[in-house]
Amino acid sequence: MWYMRQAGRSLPEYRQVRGDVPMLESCTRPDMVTEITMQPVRRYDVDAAIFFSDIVVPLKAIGIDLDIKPGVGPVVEDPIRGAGDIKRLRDIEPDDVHYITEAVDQIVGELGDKPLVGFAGAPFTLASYLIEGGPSKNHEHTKALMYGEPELWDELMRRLASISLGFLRTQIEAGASAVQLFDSWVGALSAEDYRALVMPYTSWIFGQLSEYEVPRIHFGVGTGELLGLLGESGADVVGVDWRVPLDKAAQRVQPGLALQGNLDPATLFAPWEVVADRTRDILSRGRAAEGHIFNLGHGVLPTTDPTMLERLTAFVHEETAH
Ligand code: 1CP
Repeated sequence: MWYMRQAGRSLPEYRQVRGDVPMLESCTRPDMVTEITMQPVRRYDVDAAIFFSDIVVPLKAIGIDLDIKPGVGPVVEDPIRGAGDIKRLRDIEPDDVHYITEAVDQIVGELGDKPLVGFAGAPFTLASYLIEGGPSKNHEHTKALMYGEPELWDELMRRLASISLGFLRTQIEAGASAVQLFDSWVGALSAEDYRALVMPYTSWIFGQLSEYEVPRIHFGVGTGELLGLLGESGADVVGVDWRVPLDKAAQRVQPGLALQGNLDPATLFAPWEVVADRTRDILSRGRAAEGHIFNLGHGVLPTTDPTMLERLTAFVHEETAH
């Protein structure tokens, strides 16, 4: 078990270490990245660490002018809309992200036997930030390009897939022992569009990663209708948000795949008895899958009480000890 977004946001010790350092700058300081990655491992005793970084870090590293604005999220100065813009998306060179290699190396040393989960944003979710220029509810510019300019879309997705892969390779080669590909916003698509316009690129990434012996987790939000395809794209583990019970999700993915999830992060604001009941239910339904990594259905919300997560971690460990 581990929690998406366990490393940042909700811990007071995180806010203290970050101080006034801007988010993207903090991701380039190996000592800070190591400390923030380790904080939830110490505090909650979760079974894995998630690397402290962000899905837009590799884009910044190749020179895209973007920032993470507090309270907003990633904002891109000149959104990508045409063929000329796409040329700005070059591959990552090792020199662009030497601080990632350094940080992963330090963290793996501190973690000992505990795994470090590396991650990257998947091409669709990255494309959405680049095309919309920031967080988007409807992804209208993204869909306009995807439906209206298929050749441009193909070129954009190829380049982003290559960048995602480069970012994952860097983390694996430095010692990460599992990876998660976040396609957070892909639930905005129908299964048909996902299969034709997104899946080929994520499949390519997972295929390229098969040379490494690391489990590959694939996660998106609102993906109930896409779970089978997310599994078919080559992941070993499919992340499920809180909308689909795990026993149902197990029927939607092919045999042999494990599931990850799926407590609604908002449940942590309800009384403990509710959290305990729902967690017990999730653990029991999770037994229908070939493997189950307990997690939330999406990231820890910033105002979550850390003592709830401490209690939840201990509870899951107790319930699964036998
Ligand atoms: O546990 C961790 O915090 C690990 C590091 C991590 C990860 C895995 C961060 C730090 N970001 C991410 C991934 C990420 N970033 C995703 C995929 C995961 C998801 O769906 O939750 C996405 C969509 C982003 C983009 C992003 N970055 C947003 C918009 C989405 C959202 O959650 O609202 C925002 C607000 C950020 C900023 C950010 N990234 C990470 C942190 C700790 C923060 C908050 C900034 C801060 O503390 O100043």
